[in-house]
Parts: sequence; C-alpha cells; structure tokens
Amino acid sequence: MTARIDGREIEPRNDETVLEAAERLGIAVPTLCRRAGLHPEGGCRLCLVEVGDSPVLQASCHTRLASGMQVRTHSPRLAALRREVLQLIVGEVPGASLRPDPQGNELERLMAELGVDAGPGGSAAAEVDATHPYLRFDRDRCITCRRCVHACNEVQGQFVYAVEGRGAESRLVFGRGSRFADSGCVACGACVEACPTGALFDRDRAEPEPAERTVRTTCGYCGVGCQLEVSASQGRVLRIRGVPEAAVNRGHLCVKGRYAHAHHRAADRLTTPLLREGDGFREASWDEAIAFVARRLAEVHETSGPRALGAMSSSRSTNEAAYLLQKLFRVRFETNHVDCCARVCHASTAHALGKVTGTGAATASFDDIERARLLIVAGANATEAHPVLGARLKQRALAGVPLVVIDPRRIELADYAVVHLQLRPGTNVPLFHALAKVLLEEKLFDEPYVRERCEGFEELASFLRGQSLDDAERITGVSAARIAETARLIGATGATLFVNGLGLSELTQGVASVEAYANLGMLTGSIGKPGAGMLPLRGQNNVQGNADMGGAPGTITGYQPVADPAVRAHAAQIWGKAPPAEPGWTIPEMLEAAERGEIRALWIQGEDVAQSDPNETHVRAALARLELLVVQELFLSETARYAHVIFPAAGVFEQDGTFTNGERRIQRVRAVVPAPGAARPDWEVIRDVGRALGLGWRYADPAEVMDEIAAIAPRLFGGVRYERLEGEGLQWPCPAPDHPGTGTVHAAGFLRGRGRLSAVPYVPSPESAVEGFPLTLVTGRVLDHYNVGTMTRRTPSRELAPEDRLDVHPDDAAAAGVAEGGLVAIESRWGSTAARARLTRRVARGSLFLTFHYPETHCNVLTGPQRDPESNCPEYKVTAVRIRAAEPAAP
Ligand SMILES: Nc1nc2c(c(=O)[nH]1)N[C@H]1C(S)=C(S)[C@@H](COP(=O)(O)OP(=O)(O)OC[C@H]3O[C@@H](n4cnc5c(=O)[nH]c(N)nc54)[C@H](O)[C@@H]3O)O[C@H]1N2
Ligand SMILES: Nc1nc2c(c(=O)[nH]1)N[C@H]1C(S)=C(S)[C@@H](COP(=O)(O)OP(=O)(O)OC[C@H]3O[C@@H](n4cnc5c(=O)[nH]c(N)nc54)[C@H](O)[C@@H]3O)O[C@H]1N2
Ligand SMILES: [Mo]
Repeated sequence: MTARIDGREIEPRNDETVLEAAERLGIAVPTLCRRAGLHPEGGCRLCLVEVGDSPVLQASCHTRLASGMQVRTHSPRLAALRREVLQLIVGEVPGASLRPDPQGNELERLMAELGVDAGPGGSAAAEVDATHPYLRFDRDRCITCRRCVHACNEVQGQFVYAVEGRGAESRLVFGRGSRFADSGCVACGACVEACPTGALFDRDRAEPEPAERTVRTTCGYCGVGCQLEVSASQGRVLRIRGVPEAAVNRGHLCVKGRYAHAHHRAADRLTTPLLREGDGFREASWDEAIAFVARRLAEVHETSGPRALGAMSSSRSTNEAAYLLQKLFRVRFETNHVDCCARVCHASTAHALGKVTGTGAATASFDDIERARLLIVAGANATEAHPVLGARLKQRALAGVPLVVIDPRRIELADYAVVHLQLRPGTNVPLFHALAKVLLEEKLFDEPYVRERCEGFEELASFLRGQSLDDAERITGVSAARIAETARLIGATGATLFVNGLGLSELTQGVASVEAYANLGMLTGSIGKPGAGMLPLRGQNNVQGNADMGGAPGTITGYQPVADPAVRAHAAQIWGKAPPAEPGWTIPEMLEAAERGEIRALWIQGEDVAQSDPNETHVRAALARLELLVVQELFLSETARYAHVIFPAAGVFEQDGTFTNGERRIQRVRAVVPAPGAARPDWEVIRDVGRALGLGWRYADPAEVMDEIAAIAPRLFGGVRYERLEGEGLQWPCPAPDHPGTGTVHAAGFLRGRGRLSAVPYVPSPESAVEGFPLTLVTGRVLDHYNVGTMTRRTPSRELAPEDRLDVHPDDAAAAGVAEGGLVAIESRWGSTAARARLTRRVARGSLFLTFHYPETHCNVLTGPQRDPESNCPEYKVTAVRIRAAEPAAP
C-alpha cells in the first residue's frame, strides 16, 4: 500500500523517513539540524509535520514513512509553529543580526522563507576563534544544532566537537581543547560544509569577493583523485569544496585538497623560460628556449646515440603530457630511457601484481571499502596519506567491520583495529608467509578458488611447510600466537580487502612483500570479487596514469612491452616509427649513468629528484655532471637549480587534461585560472619541442592526444574519449566506445590466465644489521605536507607543521640523551642530518620516523643506494642509523 505526502502518492521504502520521502517528491521540509547523509539529530523542531488526524505533530526526520500514512508538510498551523520556533532560535544567535554572512547560509535563507527577521540581536558575546590557519568558529552564530558533531564523527571520525550543558545553556566545545588550534581537528572541512549558520567557516569564506566562475576538476595531490569545485576570481582560486555527488569522494576532502591551494599564486612561481648563464639563469622567450632544447637534444643524440638521453615524466602532471614525453624520446631519440616517480613509489606493487595477476593496478575499487567484510591495511598510513579513504576505513571500523593493521608504527588506524601486527620494518615477507602457513595448515583457505584459478599451489605449500611460526616471530617481532589468531580471523571471513601502501613497496624486498601479500589475496579467494581484492593506495595524483601512459622503460602506453615485436609493429603504424626493442633504464639507473657520464642529457618534468631520490649526495653529483638538463617546473626546485633550461609549467588549476586515480579512474582536469606569466601546460611545450624537431605534431588540444592514446592501447583505453569523461570519468579497462569501464578487474578469471602463487624466500634488508648503526629509520609522510613540500609549504599549511620532527621512542631518546624538542644528529652510512625530536610511543623501541617534506632536513642524505632487484624501487623504509643529542638536553 502506498502513503501520501501533501496529497501525492508515494511508495514507502525501507528505512526511509518522512523527510527523505518528501525530498524524493521534491517537497522541501525546513530543518536546521538534519543533513542528508548524517545521522538525524531531531532537535530543531522545524521539520514537524501533521500525520493523519493526530493532534500530535511528528518530527519528520525521525519518523519512518509507513504504508497508509497521510502526511501534511505544510499548513497554516505548521507555518505559524515554524515561525515561532525559528524566532526562538534566532533570538539566541546575536551574530545572525550583527554580522551578515557574506556567502549567505541556510539559517538566513530559512528566515527569509518563513518571514522571520533578526530582531534586535544582541551584543557580540564572544570573539571569533581564529587560532587555526584555515577554520574559524563564531560562537555568536552557533545554534548548537550538532550538525558539526555528526559531520565530524560520521564523515571524518575525528570526534572534535561536543555540546556541553542543556537547553538555552548548551554550547559547542572542542572536546580536546578550548581552541581550534589544539582541538585535534584535521581540517577536513566537513563541519563547515554541515554548519547551517556560518558559525563554523573557512577563513577564505570571509572573503567578500564573489566568485567569477566555479569549475569542477580533479585534486592535484594524492592518488585518490577527489573531485573539486574550485571557485575563482581575477585569476585566483578563492575557495574549494568537494563535489557532493562525486563517485570518488562524495563531497569530502582533506586539508590539502580543500585548503592548500595558495601555492598557485606564490610570488616565486616560475613565469618565464630560463636559460643557464654562468652560475645563474637569464630569461628567454619560448621560441628561443624551445629551439635551444631541440637543437641540444638532437646534438647529443647525433654525437652519442640514443643511450645518452633520458626522460622522467611527472606524476603531478597530465596523462597527455606523460604520453607525449615518452613518445618524444622513444620516437625521435630512439631510446626507452623513460621512467617516472612510480619507480621510487609503488614500482614494487605494480611489478608484483603484474606478475601475479597480469596487470599491476588495483584489482578493486574504493567503493569496495564499504562492501568489505574484513579490511587489512598493510604499510599504508591512510588517514594521513589518503585522508578521504582513511576516513572511510575508519568509519567502517567504527561500524564494526574488523580492521587489521600491519605497520611497524602505531598509526592512527591502529587505534581502530581489532589487531595491530607491529612488525619490524622490512619483515613483511616472513609475516605474510606465516599467515599463509596457518591458512593452509588449518585448511582455512578457499580450496576451489585456488584449484580453479591459481597456479603454483604445490610449490607454495611445500615451501611453507619448511617455514616455522617461531622463526617468523623471531624475525618480525610479532608473536606466533598473534599471527595464528590473525590468520584464523582471515580464514573465517574469506574474501577480504587487502589495502597496501609503501610499507610493502619501498624495500629491497618490495616485490616479494607484495607477492606474499597477494598470496593471501588468492588463498582467501578475494581477487576478482566485490568488497575484496588488492587495493594499493597509489601515491601521486597521476602516478597511475603516468605509468599507464608508458612512463616506464620496458612498456609503452597500456603496459605493452617494447620487447614484443607485435607491440612495436602496432606502435610503428600509429607513431610512424617503432620504439627500440631493448628496455631502457629506470630512474636510479639513469642517475647512475649520468654520474658516470654515460647519460649526457635528461629531461625532468616536475619531479624533484635532488630531494626525493635516495642517497642524495650521489643524485646531486649526477645532476651536476649533465651537459643538458631540461626541467619543467612550477618552482625553482632543488633539481631545477642544476638545469640548463627551465620551462615554466602551468599547475593543476591552470591546465586541461586528465589524471588517473588509484582505482584506474580517468578523470578530467580543467583550467580554472590562467597560468602566471608565460607559464604553459607541459603537454603543449612537449608538442612544440616535437615540432621543432621535425615531428610534425599537430595536436590542437589534449582531447586529440587522448584519441591517440585510445588508438595505441585499445585493450585498456579504446573506449576513452573526452566526451565520456564528464561526470565520474571511466575506470580502465575500457576497450570500446560502449564499454562502461571496469570496477573489479579479474572477475571472470585473471588477465594473465591463472593467478600466480609465489614461494618467495625472505632476504633480510642489507640495512637490517649494520654494525655501529643500531636503530632503524623509517621515512614517510605526515598529513599536512606533500612530498618534497614545494606546494604545501607555500600555503598556510606551513603553520600546521612548521618544521620536521624525528619520532623517537622515549627509551631510545633517553639512551641517546635526547629530550622532547631537542636537536638530534642522525647518521647513516650514507650521510647525516639533524632534526628536532618528538618523543612518542607510536614508534616501537629501536625504530625512528622522519619525513622527507623539508628541504632543511633533506632526509634523503640518509637513505642508501639499495633497491629492490626486480622493480628498482629504493629502500626508503629501512635505513640503519645512529642518533645522538646535537645540543645538551635541558636540565
Ligand atoms: N599528506 C600526504 N599525503 C600523501 C603524500 C604526502 O607526501 N603527504 N604523498 C603521496 C604519495 S606520492 C604516496 S606514494 C602515498 C604514500 O602513502 P603511504 O604508503 O601510506 O605513506 P608512507 O608514510 O610513506 O608509508 C606508509 C606506512 O608504511 C609503514 N612501513 C614502513 N616500513 C614497513 C614495513 O616494512 N612493513 C609494513 N607493513 N609497513 C611499513 C610506515 O610506518 C608508514 O606508516 O601518499 C600520497 N599522499
Ligand atoms: N625518504 C623518502 N623519500 C621519498 C619517499 C619516502 O617515502 N621517503 N617517497 C618517494 C615517493 S613515493 C615519491 S612519489 C617521490 C615524490 O617525489 P617528487 O615527485 O619529487 O615530489 P613532489 O613533491 O610530488 O614534487 C614534484 C614536483 O612537481 C612539481 N609540479 C607539480 N605540478 C606540476 C605540473 O603540473 N607540471 C610540472 N612540470 N611540475 C609540477 C612540483 O613543483 C614539485 O617540485 O618521493 C620519493 N621519496
Ligand atoms: Mo609516491
């Protein structure tokens, strides 16, 4: 039976409230405390409705619509009541009349609608809390509707707010502190989005300037690929919001995506091409700079051959730029020396998953987080490095889905986990094998799946018989009992979502770690199923895309191996010339060759290798030896200082193109503001250099480049066209114009045929027992800064994390005579630096944690040359170090 709302028929749905049903009919019921997607509060009394003949009014946000119900949402009686209620609410907020909201807000709109005026107001009782660089709180506007409480708890899971007192005496407080600055707020902005009165607002909301335009685009920071609504005026980004309906982020953002945008207008942006002159640079025209680069590259090619040139495409820039750069080097300079930052990032993950499944990308999608019955997060600090996904993981754990965290540090997610396996850095392989051993021995694995879909089972089984849990305990530091208990949890659940980060990749055993992790994915029958599978959290905004495009020495666009004659023949048809057959060098190999003088010319697009690559002293020596270094950059980075030519680049808000996120979703990037000065989009400049080299490249816009990408790699991108990328983009593989894209890969069988179980032996890191260097340094990230800090340090985020901190366990600190905040000298076999100490039990005894966000610390002088033998990924996660107090501890 149907129900009726305002006389209109409606079929009640499970769990739908009267208010939601009314919305479905397009009927707006006024409310101030309820917000779609959040738990209803039911406190404001504005959404009361009449039900049947009952004299008792019902809160529509709390009443389920049942069949046969007759609801009236608007009547003279309700209107009078709502006016009265709103009048009372407004009477309590002097701010509403004192300070009109420049952006307008829900309360003001409702007052206008119901004909309620602000009345005399009152005098401002409180000062606006302006202690946070991005958020503000104006108590005089707060109606304690608790929407911010719900948003903070239910979206981000940060639990910053509480309401103290009752009735008219109630007030919003910051749970952990009296001010924003010490509230534990992570500045995701969910509360600001939810606040109906403008009591919580963004600092840039106070901006009186109206937006000239608002453009949907993709965030330029991490590989989540959140969709942004960017408002701009006069060439400047004013404010950023999440796109509410976006598949990836559903309106949510993190501190960087939402607030850290000021870098685009930094005074030291590169605005004109620069040519080296003596120890410095002189300005040049585009024509001169492009002609110079074309001529010098051609000279090096002619005199020293293809092996003397190389390129690194930027994972911060677009697919179209990455595609053209690798094409330029492969076609014009006949070299496969092209690579990208995936090398120093998830190269091991991609290599291992490629071996195991047939493609190196995630097998699952972000939405599988909500579908999963068990979540395992290994070596990924998601709440800091992928905060929007981190928040979703946290919400699932809060909802009771078991979460297992595997990390040497007690990261925030570990606080929400049912099990935290706090292994020693670099010991993933024996830990994962031990888990697999228990699954096999106790017959807790998915036998039919393994029989039908996998190979290598007998080998793995006999290898695991030779392993012991006691050895695993000794090596990893995790007790055998803990391991067995965790394996039983996994076995009892079956299909599981296996999330991973760099803690599996950036090791000499990176590939082995991910192979052993993927064994668990196959033994549990997870790969190819919804709510399960392998979900590596990719790093940069376009690192997935960069590798997809062929930013790798062994594969052209679409992971097609250069060694395959059929691939070369197909490429020759489209490019007019085949790439060479021999795979080129990886980034570390290119830098070593440069140091030897074998590589003479390098083109580095938006990657600050002088700061981000390991063993910094040698990287700098390599850069200094180059005869031609071309750098495409936003800023004079540490690397750009070594350049002979610098091309000023348009940044994320200034160019059109596409990025591909960590779930293989190709999304549009759109110019919001013009690039400063003469800066130009990367792809355009590469095209023009190609033209200057006689390639006759015509591409008028990035969409034309995408058409060629579809043609050269039809199996993955054949159906990708710009027209199809409006809205939520497309997840590859998307082989045909009518193909909807692919959320779960390998559903119908592995791309490579059978999934490959791997009996990989454990080889300890060469840094694991170095005499005289007793501590293990782990390097990685914190929430507020991004990689080498070029961008976030040019925003108010600087105030959130002004300087680097070395995380030290209190016992290790005491042994070294180091106090909280004291300067610590850190030495490895490769170099030394210093940073201030933060004493914390989040790191285990014997290990330390440091970021690479600060050029002052330049932590990569400490990291060594070791890397995974198969993926060439450096071992950033394990370095043997020693520490001592660099200044006397306070008495
Ligand atoms: N705020 C912020 N977000 C970022 C970035 C940023 O710089 N700042 N960078 C982006 C990029 S490029 C990337 S690649 C991603 C990286 O994202 P993540 O991979 O999550 O980041 P990391 O901090 O490098 O390291 C992840 C975790 O690995 C753990 N770990 C270290 N050694 C081991 C080990 O042997 N085994 C296991 N199981 N764990 C270990 C560390 O303790 C750390 O918690 O983040 C992206 N997002
Ligand atoms: N010790 C240690 N070192 C590490 C890591 C670690 O965990 N520990 N992680 C490694 C990882 S995972 C990564 S991905 C690397 C990252 O290392 P990088 O790639 O060097 O780091 P980013 O800060 O992302 O810097 C890229 C540069 O791109 C520029 N840029 C931004 N947008 C654009 C654009 O559109 N066009 C152009 N041309 N330039 C642009 C920025 O100004 C910046 O200078 O660092 C690695 N280094
Ligand atoms: Mo990365």
